[in-house]
Amino acid sequence: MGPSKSEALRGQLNAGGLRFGVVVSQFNSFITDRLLAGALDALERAGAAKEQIEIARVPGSFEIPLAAKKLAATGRFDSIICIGCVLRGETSHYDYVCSETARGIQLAQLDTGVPMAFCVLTCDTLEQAIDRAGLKGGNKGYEAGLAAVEMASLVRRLSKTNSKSLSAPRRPKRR
Ligand code: INI
Repeated sequence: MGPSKSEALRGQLNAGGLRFGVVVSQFNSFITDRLLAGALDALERAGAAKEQIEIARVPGSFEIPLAAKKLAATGRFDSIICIGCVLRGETSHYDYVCSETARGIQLAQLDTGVPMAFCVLTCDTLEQAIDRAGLKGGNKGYEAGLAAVEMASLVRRLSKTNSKSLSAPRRPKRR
């Protein structure tokens, strides 16, 4: 049997004392502005003040990973929210932008150790994007904001926990 829920290490949805970076793509800003509003709403509801949040704007989703990595490298942030919207066009451009953006964000968080919430919509139609930016599908920016708070809190806890208590249980001694 695995550990019970109460034993598991979890992040808290409390933004007290945490700092957040937000990278927002200006491409499809009709959508990304709404995702940004959702993310800021989540941070605020978790207790973050304006002074705890810095926003950087990039031209398109493809530029998000580098900006996110640069922000993380400043050491000022506990978590970074990456916001973009890629809409399928007639060519394979969409596939390159989607895959490189996702890969770049994942690499950036693994390289820096700063958690990065992935809020890049990858949609076939504008309607699908609108649904996920505050309509039927909720607001993915809000979800990303909560994930950013939870991961910032979890990573802090994991960094404080010494390696001994996280290592595999020791074998009982031979008698
Ligand atoms: N960037 C997006 O964020 N969304 C898109 O839908 C998109 N399309 O379709 O082209 C897009 N392209 C721009 C790209 O992200 C870069 O900004 C550009 O290639 C310059 O490097």
